[in-house]
Amino acid sequence: MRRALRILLVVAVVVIGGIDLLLWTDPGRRLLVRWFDDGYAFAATNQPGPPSFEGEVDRPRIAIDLQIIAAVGAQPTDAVFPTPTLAVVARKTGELVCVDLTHGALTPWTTLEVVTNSELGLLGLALHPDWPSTPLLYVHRNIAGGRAAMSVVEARRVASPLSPCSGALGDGTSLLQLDQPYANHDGGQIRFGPDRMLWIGFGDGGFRGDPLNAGQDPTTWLGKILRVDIGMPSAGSDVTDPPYRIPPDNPFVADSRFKPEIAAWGLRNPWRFDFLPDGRLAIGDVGQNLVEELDFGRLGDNFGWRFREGDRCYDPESGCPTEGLVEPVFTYPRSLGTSITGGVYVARAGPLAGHVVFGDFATGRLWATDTTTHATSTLGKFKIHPSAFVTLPDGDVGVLDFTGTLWRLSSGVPGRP
Ligand SMILES: [Ca+2]
Repeated sequence: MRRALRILLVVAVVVIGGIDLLLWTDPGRRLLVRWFDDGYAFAATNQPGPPSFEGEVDRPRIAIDLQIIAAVGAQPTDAVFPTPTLAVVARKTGELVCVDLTHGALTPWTTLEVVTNSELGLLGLALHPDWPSTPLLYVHRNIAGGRAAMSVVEARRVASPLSPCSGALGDGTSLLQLDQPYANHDGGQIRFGPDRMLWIGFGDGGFRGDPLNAGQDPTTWLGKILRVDIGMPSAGSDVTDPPYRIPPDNPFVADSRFKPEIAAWGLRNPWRFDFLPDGRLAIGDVGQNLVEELDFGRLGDNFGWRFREGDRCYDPESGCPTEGLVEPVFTYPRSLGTSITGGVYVARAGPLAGHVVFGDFATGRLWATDTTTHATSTLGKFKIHPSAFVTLPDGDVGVLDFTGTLWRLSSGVPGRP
């Protein structure tokens, strides 16, 4: 009997030790992410349906509907607009395709090398601010290497800028690279601001609960939004020398504790951000267990992760610091969604003017937050999985649906598309 007990004890120690090894060591955590997080697959829904307001009947509403622009292929993550009638759409799986916005016709362009497990892949695109006279396409993608993968932001020359898919895409030159400790929470957005600087979003590097405490670590780019000056590459080269400079007005240039590229910090996974006319950023920061959040803030702001998840303490569970941390302008609980996709600012006249339009990737709920009053209206829940919001060349909001559709979000104003 005592022998049986001893064997049981040894088995228990081995099992518990094994679980601990998985949870508390970096290779174990990487394995867990690889085993249980195999990316995202959704059935195509080309009928978004009428909006449902279930669960939010008391919230103010703005009437919109979704009109199809084009079927763009599975897993779109971002789009840029080289001309007023043409989109280049990126897919998580590495493909770049051209989409005619007038007729919806699709032209394949090229496929970039990426790793795609979990949240990795081709995640962001941007055009040089002087496009098309400076015909450089900026790409944020994940490649093999590093601990789980490498994030690469690079510049690639477009041979035929007014008709990209009829010409070559250059091999490109790396602007910067970041080692990803785990396959999830990779960020991915790149966007030029009205200040002509390139802003780059990185998540906390993943697993869960930010085991590296990256959000509050000023010495890593993980859990941050960066801001760099890519200058004016000459006609013959993709990048300047050095590839980027630190803008002298970056918030931490005089603080040696910080990486000088850092523009905003305390973020878990800033899956999409945009710029407001008053200079603030609007960031969708994906939550951990309980809350998704929309943040408005300025250069240098600390958005709280992992002290705070949304509007509550995360670590420590109670009595977490709040001083100097910027609170969200809008949060929503698990009953309404599980993964925020940050949105775009609407400048065009209509009921959405002056709002940031955003949504939840998993449930297809859409909202609009007034950037002056911070009041949030619901646009309803649709049968879509919004992976990105984009400003269309005519100023309307475009919604990339991960099942494979680019939608136009129509404001419902008579005489408007
Ligand atoms: Ca926060």
